[in-house]
Amino acid sequence: MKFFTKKADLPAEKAERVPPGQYLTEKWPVLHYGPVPTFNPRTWDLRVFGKVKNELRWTWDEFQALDKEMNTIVTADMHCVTTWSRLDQKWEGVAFSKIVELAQPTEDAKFVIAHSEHGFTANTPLEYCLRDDCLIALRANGEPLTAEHGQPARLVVPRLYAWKSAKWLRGIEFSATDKPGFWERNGYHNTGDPWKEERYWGD
Ligand SMILES: Nc1nc2c(c(=O)[nH]1)N[C@H]1C(S)=C(S)[C@@H](COP(=O)(O)O)O[C@H]1N2
Ligand SMILES: [Mo]
Repeated sequence: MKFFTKKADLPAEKAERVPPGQYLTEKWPVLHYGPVPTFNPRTWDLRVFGKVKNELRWTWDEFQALDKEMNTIVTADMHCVTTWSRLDQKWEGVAFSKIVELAQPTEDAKFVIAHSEHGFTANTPLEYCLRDDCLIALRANGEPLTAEHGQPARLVVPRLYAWKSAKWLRGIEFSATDKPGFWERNGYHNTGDPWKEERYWGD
């Protein structure tokens, strides 16, 4: 079986879901900068802070309880700026709207800054995180996230290139000002909409 299929070789109903300049892949590549962090359930926490009425912090046990309560399921396509796309990725976890409901961002919150292990950050305009396909995922395709795909939790923002979907998530910051993250400071587009081919700064 071929790993990559060109848009031109796909049936129409699949081709129309593949953004310009992307290929379809059946396998799930691993892509990130730096080493894979080790998950320690005793010290892991997830914090929500910045322009919010309620700052939040969950331990691993607490976040698992929230996950059980919510059990948000999203099926979404995944587009990496290096030109691979995967269709119908199944994510499960906590809807981003639940974070918003609990934290209550203030009027001036306009950006979401994801904070991950080893100081990695990714900035996203709040509007993309308010869509109902955005979540903090703990499982992918029925299985807990593997170490290399973001164990135990990652942000998933399906409507933007996958570099916004920060693996090994430890914090969500609501911000009034934009704060370009790791990939954005290293040449990738600040917003990253695959349907507009916003790949690099200047696109
Ligand atoms: N913490 C962290 N998350 C990250 C990255 C990274 O370097 N560090 N890379 C991003 C990029 S460029 C992509 S394409 C996706 C890939 O996710 P995957 O490895 O699960 O396919 O993760 C994103 N999340
Ligand atoms: Mo990427």
